[in-house]
Amino acid sequence: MQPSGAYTINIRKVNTKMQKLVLVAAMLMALGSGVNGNDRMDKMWGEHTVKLRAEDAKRGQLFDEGNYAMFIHWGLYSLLANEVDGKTYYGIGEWIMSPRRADIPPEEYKKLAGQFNPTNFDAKAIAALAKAAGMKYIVITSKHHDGFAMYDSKANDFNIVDATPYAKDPMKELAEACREQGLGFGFYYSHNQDWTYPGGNAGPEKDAKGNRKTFDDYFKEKCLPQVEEITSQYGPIELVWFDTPGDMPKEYVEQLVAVVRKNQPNALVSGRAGHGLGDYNTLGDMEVPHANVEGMWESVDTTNDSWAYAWYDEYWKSPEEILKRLIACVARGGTYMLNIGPRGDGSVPERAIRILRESGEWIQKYPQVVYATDASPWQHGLPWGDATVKDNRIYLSVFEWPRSGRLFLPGLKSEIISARMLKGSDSKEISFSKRRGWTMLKLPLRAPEKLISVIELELDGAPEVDPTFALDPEIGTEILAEFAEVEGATKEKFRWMEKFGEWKSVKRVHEWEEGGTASFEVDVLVPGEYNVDLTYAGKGRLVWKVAVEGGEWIQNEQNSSHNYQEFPIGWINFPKPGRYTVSVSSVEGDRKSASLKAIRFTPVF
Ligand code: H79
Repeated sequence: MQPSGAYTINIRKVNTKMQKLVLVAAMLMALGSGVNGNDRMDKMWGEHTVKLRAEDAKRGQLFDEGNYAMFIHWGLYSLLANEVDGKTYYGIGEWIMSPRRADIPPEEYKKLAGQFNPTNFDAKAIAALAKAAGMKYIVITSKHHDGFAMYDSKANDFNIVDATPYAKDPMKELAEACREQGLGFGFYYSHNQDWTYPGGNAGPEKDAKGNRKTFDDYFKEKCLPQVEEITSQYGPIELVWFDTPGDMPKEYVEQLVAVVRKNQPNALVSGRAGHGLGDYNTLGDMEVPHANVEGMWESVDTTNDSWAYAWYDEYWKSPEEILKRLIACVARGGTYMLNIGPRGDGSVPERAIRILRESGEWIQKYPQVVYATDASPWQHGLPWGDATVKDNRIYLSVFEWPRSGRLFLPGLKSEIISARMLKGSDSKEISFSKRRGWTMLKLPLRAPEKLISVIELELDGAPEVDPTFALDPEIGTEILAEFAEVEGATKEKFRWMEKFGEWKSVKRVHEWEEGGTASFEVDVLVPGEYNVDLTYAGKGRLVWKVAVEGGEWIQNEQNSSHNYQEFPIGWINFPKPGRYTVSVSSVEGDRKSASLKAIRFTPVF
C-alpha cells in the first residue's frame, strides 16, 4: 500500500547489499556551525548524577556487573533508512520525520505503517548475536519520538500489530529469545516527546477533530497506559530506558517511575527519566569519558554513526575500536551499551554482525577484563592501553604493543606477587623490575593476541596507585586538557553535532587571558628530548607557548582549523628524572578562538 495524498513518501528499497565504504566528508562538518547547546542538551537528556541506593544493589546487578549491553533502535523510521523522496538526510535516522529533517507531517508518517512488514526479523538470531557478542541484556525501542509502538499496544492503535501488515508482536519474541539465552531484556520508551500523538511534546497541538490537546491528555491517554503495558506484558524486564525528559514536570515522571516500581520491582529506570528520579546516570549520547566517573552510569554508543538504520551509513567501528571503547567505559567505572539499527525488513546489517561477533570472541576469552570489574586506579587511560581491577588483580589491556618488548607502568605502589601474560585461559609468567616508582614489564616481542593482549598483575592487596600522568619513555603520551589546572582561562565541556544528532564532545580550555595557563603535572622516568604536539581548534594562525616550570620554554606559530587537529610545537628538554609542571599558553593570534584539547609528549632521544 502506498501512502496517498498530496504528500507522498517514497521509501528506499531495503538495502541488503553492502554499500561502498563512504567516509563521508560531511563527517567533518563544521564545528563552528554545530549546536553549542551544552546546558540545553544536559537538560534535554536529563543528565545528572544519581547513585543507586544501597538497598537497590540487587536490582542493578546485571547492569553493574554485566557492563556491556545491546541497544536496538528499530521502528517505522528504519523503513525510510534516512532517505525520503530521493533525498538522503545524513545523521540519526530515527529523527527523519522531524521538521528539522524531512519534515513529514504526522498523518503522512503514520501511513508508513501500511508498508511495514519486517518478515526478516529474527528474534532468536538477535538474542544469539547479543550473547555471542558478550552482551548481558538487550534494550530495544518500544516507542521512539515518532510515537509508533513496536509492540502490541491496547492503549493506542498506532502500533505494529494493529497498523501494519506484519500484525505480530516482535517484542514478545525478543523477550522470549532473551530469556532462552539467559539475557536480560528492557525497553526504551520516549515518554516526553511524541511527534504523532496530540499533546505529546513536539507533537500535534490538536486532534483530528480540531480539539486542542495538552501534554496531560497525551500522558493520560497514551504514555502512562503504554508504560503500564511494556512493564506488564513481557515478563520480568531489566530496565526501562526513558529518554529526553526536556521540561516534563516532575509529577509525570514520578507516576511513570511508580508504574515501573509496581510492575517491575527489579527493573532499573534510566537517569533520563528526568528530575533525578532514575537509578543511574547516562552520559551524553556517544560519549566515552576520559576520567573516572563516580556512581552508577552508562555510555550509549553506536556501531556505525546513526542509531536507526541509514542506507549510506557504512562507517563502522572496528572490533578493536569497540573493545577499546568498552574497556574504557569499564575502566572509568561504567557500563557500555552499544547500538545496532536493524533494517526496515528486520534484518541486521552484516557488518554489524561481524563486528559484534569478532569483538565478542575476544570477550569470551577475557571475561575477567570486562565483567564485574572495578575502575582503573589510575583514573584515566594509559598511553598504551587501560586497566581494570578485580579484587587484588589488575588487568592491563594493551592496545598498543611496545616494539621494544618493555611495557612501562607508572605509579603502581602495591607489591606485585606475580605478573602473567595471558593467552586465553593459558598464561605465562613474565618478569618485571621497578625503578623510581615505575614498573617495567618484560613482554614477548610479538603480541599474543591480534586485537588486544592482556597482562594480569596479582598484588599483595587492593591496588594502590599514584595517578599522576607520566611520560612513557617509548611512545607518545597524550594528556587531555580536561586534566589541566587552569588559571586565566576557562575549562568547560563543549558538545557539538558532527552530523545531525551525532554528538562529539570535548573538555576544552579556551577564553585565554593574557598570561593564562593550562598546567599539567607529569612524571618523567627517562630524561631527554620530547616532541610536544598540541591538539586545538581555532581561527587563523595561532602562537602557543609551552613552558617547563623552572626550565626551558618553547614557542611556535601553527595554523589552526575549526575542528580539533594536532600540530607540532617543538622539542623540549627534561634534564633529569622526576616531577615537572608543564604549562601551555595562547600567546598570539585570534586568542578568542583558541581552544585547547590536548598535549602530547613523544620521546625523541
Ligand atoms: O534515541 C537516540 C536519539 O534519537 C535520542 N537519544 C538517543 C539514544 C535523542 N533524542 N534527542 N536527542 C537525542 C537529543 C537531540 C537533540 C537535537 Fe535538537 C535534535 C539536536 C538537534 C536536533 C532539539 C532540537 C535540540 C536541539 C534542536
